[in-house]
Amino acid sequence: MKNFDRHSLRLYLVTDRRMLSGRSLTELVGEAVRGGVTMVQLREKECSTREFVEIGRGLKCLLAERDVPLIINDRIDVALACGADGVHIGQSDMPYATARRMLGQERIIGLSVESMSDIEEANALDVDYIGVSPVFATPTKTDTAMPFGLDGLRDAVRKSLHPVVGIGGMNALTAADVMRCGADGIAVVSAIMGADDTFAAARELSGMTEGQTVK
Ligand code: TZP
Ligand code: MG
Repeated sequence: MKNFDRHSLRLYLVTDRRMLSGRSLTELVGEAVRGGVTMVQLREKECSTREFVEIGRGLKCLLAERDVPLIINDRIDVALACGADGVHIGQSDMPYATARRMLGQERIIGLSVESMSDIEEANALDVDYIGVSPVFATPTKTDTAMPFGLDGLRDAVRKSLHPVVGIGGMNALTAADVMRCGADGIAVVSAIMGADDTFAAARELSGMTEGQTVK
């Protein structure tokens, strides 16, 4: 059985090791999960394939004990090698149909959408969720499409046949508004990775997203 439903998206941590400031990724992710993170995406843009697989295997061990799905950004080979629960792909990554063929029906595949027409296309696919990207402009990733904003996110939720997670500028100031747009959850980098107290940051965001989805 696939280890996923729309509730898995409620507080989705996307990693960025540049924000570790000397801390251990495993410990930080452990604290984040203790604080209420419901799914984790390992996002690595610079490391070697070998290191990517090693980190993925370590996180998979940690998260399996807590029944939290591990998603790998972009790399289907890495996801298979470390026994991850799925992948997250963008509009310029592996075509969705190929990714699904390689991973099979039991793994999770999330797809970033950057426009309303991307959402229409995603509606024709059996993706597990879409990531509306970005909701707000963010210093964490500057090569993004035009932000959807809250009105765009609301339209995206109405149009999508799939569960929706918002990414880009998700934090304690924006989470409640985003959930009120009908999103199933928020995907967060800096609001958790960059926080001094990981547990407290995750716990605060968890409280703000719990029972908040308005459909
Ligand atoms: N994709 C779209 S925006 C983004 C990614 C990976 C970064 C989000 O970072 P933050 O710090 O949560 O705004
Ligand atoms: Mg990508």
